[in-house]
Amino acid sequence: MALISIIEDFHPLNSPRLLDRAAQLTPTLSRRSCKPASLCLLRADGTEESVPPEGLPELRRGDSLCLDFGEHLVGYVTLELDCAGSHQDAPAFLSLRFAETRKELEQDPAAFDGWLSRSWIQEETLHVDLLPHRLALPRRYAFRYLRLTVLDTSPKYRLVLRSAECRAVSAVDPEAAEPLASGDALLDRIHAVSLKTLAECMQEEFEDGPKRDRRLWMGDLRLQALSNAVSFRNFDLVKRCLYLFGGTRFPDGRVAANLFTRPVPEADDTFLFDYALMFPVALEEYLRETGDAEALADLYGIAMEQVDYALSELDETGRPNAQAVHDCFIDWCDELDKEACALAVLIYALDYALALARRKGDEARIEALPPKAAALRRLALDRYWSEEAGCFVSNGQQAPATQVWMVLADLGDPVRDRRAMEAASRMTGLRMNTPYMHHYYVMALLKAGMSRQAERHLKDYWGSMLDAGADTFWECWDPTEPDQSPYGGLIVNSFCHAWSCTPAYILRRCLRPSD
Ligand code: RAM
Repeated sequence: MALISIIEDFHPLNSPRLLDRAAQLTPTLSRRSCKPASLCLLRADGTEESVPPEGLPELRRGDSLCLDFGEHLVGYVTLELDCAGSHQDAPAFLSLRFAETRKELEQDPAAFDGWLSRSWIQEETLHVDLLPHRLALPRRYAFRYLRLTVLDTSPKYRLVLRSAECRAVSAVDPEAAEPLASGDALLDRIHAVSLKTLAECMQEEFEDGPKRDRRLWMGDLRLQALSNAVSFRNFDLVKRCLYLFGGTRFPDGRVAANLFTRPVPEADDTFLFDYALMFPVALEEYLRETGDAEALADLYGIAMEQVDYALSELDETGRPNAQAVHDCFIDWCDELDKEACALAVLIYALDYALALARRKGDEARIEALPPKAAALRRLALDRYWSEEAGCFVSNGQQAPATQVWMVLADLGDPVRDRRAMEAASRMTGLRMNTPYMHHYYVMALLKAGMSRQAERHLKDYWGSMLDAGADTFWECWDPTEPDQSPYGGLIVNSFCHAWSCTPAYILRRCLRPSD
């Protein structure tokens, strides 16, 4: 299902003061120069040869050169192009494809027929009239592989690539974080790849994915901030992003699901019920790390507005209304009945709201929130727990996501939580499709006291991405269906995606390896 909202006449509610503060916190990006680690030549006749680093193969019509930079990069590419043979009597006509993974590179752009814009495919075709030429590409790419294909030269000359360079950018140095050194090679690797993923997504904002959407999303930000807190500890960037979300909102004060920062900050006209509730959650977590009084003063009211809005979306029996359920993301899973999840996320967020109220000394809320939360917990239990099924059921549907969120909502019985999570682990339908959902699955296992299973799941799920060749973690992944895409084509999936970076947090803060 397309997650697109289009409000033509959308005028966000902007707070210039908050946006100015966000602007002051814009990081200076660090830059490093990276060269390809290996090159492979694919001739027009289908023959393949690897090229020594100092080799300068001459390319004719139909030949391709595949550059492997050896690691995922986000940055700006410059190619030194030259010619060999007789005079260049016709322009060189080239195509360039950037890809984060080999599998992405193997996809045919022409075959993409999904609902997301094909402009996300990182491809260029261009003419070079005069060689030699220093081709400094203006766009930023997220990639490990670059394939240069010669669409044509002429019978008189061949194209030569003299050198290629990427100026890689990030708000942090990926090497700066301490290795896990757990003694378990797989966990160490998962931790390292999580942090590489996070570092690549830390640009002028926390981006969801540097290939796509290259944008600040609230649900992603909350998870990035958790892993950032145990690694790079760049709290200014977290603060900047919270101020951006506070600084440009829906006209009625709701925090948008995501926002654009260029040319000027502007809330996207997409609202997600569960993502807006992550604003108070992320704010409280930020304050736990920093105790930042300015942020509390500036953003407290906005955080409470999100809670008030969500509460106003419950009907008179306390059930999330159809709009709230419709506006819930939870996971890329169209068939999922999200009603129980919507209520559970709200209950979960109420605990953070209460912590914020205590910080602020907001007596009215300190008094009002606990009975509200208790009433919703009773209601959740009455409505969604089925003793007969031994799990939570949302409108007749038993789904892992429902168990996860109900357990995280902390309804107060560890034995029941465990039953729910054991049931979740046996469910075969309504599979969880994103590392976003799998993060919460691991957290729910931990909440239910199942740390061995949590560690196992972390190793199996994120480890299976490594087995499939990941050097940064992906946006969508189901090992049983490796080619799935919520967008109608793997080629536009993001293979370095913020919400998959949480093993770093889980390993450092929640799970002691081999507990
Ligand atoms: C996608 C992005 C983003 C996510 C939303 C819900 O467009 O991948 O990370 O937060 O969906």
